[in-house]
Amino acid sequence: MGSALPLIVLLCLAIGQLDGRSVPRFKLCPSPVNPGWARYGSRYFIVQPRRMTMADAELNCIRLGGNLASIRSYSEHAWIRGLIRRVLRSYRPTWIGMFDAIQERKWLWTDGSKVRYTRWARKQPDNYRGREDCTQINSGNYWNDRPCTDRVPSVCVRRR
Ligand SMILES: [Ca+2]
Ligand SMILES: [Ca+2]
Repeated sequence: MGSALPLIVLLCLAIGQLDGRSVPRFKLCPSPVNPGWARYGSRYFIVQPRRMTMADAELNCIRLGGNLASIRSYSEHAWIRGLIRRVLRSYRPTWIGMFDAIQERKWLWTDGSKVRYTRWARKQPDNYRGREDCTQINSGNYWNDRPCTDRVPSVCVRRR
């Protein structure tokens, strides 16, 4: 039995090289890591530098197994800003998952989680010219509603 362990480890390593989401995982393997995803609390986040509209950014996050990021607290907000700065080398405006496109002033998260925390900048959200239904972080240390057709980087979240 002792000789089986190296084989299991090799198998786990080989599987780890493949896309972890589409490959069944052996129970014996150590808990999966998500390459490129950074853990905060019980969730994982990744910054996508490519500039996309909010809808394309959300579709991209879904392809990666998540949604645009929801934010639950100031500490999480601050940590996400730090992650954006590490990846983009500046605090650039970046899509998060909050939108009021279904009904004006009814803000929702694309991942379906309850809105428990917001951090709007002063006089925001202002729905400027009646066409701001999506949300960017890094309006200073705050959030701003912006046209969903803006093309900016984005941050995704997944639960595991
Ligand atoms: Ca709006
Ligand atoms: Ca605005």
